[in-house]
Amino acid sequence: MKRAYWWLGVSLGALLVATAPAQIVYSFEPEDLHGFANNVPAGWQVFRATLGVTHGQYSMGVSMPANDFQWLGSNGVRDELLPYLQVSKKLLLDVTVAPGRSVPWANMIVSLNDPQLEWRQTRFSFGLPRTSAQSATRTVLLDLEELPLPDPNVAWFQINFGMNAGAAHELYFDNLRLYRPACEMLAFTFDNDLQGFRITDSEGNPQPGITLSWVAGQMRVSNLGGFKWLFNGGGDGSVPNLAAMVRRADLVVMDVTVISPPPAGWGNMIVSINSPAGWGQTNYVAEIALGQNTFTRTVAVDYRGVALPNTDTPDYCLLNIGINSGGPMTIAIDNIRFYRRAIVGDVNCDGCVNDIDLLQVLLEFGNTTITPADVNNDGVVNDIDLLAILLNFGSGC
Ligand SMILES: [Ca+2]
Ligand SMILES: [Ca+2]
Ligand SMILES: [Ca+2]
Repeated sequence: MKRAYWWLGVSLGALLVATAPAQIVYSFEPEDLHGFANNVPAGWQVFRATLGVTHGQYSMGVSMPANDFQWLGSNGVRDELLPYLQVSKKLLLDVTVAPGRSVPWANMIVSLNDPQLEWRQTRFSFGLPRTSAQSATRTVLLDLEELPLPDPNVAWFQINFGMNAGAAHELYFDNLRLYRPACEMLAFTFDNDLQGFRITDSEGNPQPGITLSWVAGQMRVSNLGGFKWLFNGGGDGSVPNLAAMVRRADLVVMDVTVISPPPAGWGNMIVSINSPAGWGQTNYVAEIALGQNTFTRTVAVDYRGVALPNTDTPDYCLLNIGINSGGPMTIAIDNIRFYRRAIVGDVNCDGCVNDIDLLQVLLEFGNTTITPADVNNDGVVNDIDLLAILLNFGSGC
């Protein structure tokens, strides 16, 4: 009997290692940090940490020198990664800045690598958090849609992070997970007009060096260079529930097309939520342009920590977008949506834990594929998930 249990223990252990948590790709719990702790570049440190933990017990700390672009590579274990990207090629990653750190810029590009399609990397960079001013974790959206996936039976498969910062920086990464379109609340689609966005300020004074136009169902922005605001989004009343969405989300997400890249090769974005609670301007900076590349991708700006309306129906609630670029840049913005903050037990991500979520878990009972019905992320839908829903029943409703 003892022997049998020992074997059971071994096989269960193997299963737990092999079955990474559903929805969550990497939690940075193992000693080797999914391979990122191996082959660390000279002058860099990659270490298991307890700062910035947003899932499990540990995060991945990365200490990097100034202006030293380097790649960190994962372990290439196909089944830890490829099945997840087959569900979604958009990933979310929580990133926390070490206390006291502040750098002028920090960013990352991402590559996939395998023996079939070999090395391919994004033509754009993702802004990493730059400052600990609000002691904050920011969620970065990694849009990898433009990188093709290999055959499911490829021998190995790897994701790599190419990182750089304008000064010595220290960041903590955790909870690399699937982006879920079900969590989107659609706000601006620009079907007929600019939905209130304008380049004049509240006194009606135009900002020089920027034009804003409605072109084929999108908002087109031409900036001659430098920082400009697109004010007053939703000020025409076309998004009546804007405040309610803003209050239930952490990220504003939008599709951005670089039509004409800036000559200096960089362009970026912040947002501000303006309501009676104040001018809520983000300290997270999303990158838009990189080099002379043109592309469309999904950009997210984490606005946690800013002043938000304290009711769903304030006197006003406006979305303002700040654009900056090194010289003339033309972009198009479309489909601005808010990404709902997670509520434990909310399987369908509609903001409420109720019988619909319960039914989903029952329908998927025993399922071991990657599914949001696996509420506790242990790789199987079972009575533990059911219990989690019952314990949180009514939450958010
Ligand atoms: Ca973790
Ligand atoms: Ca629900
Ligand atoms: Ca489960």
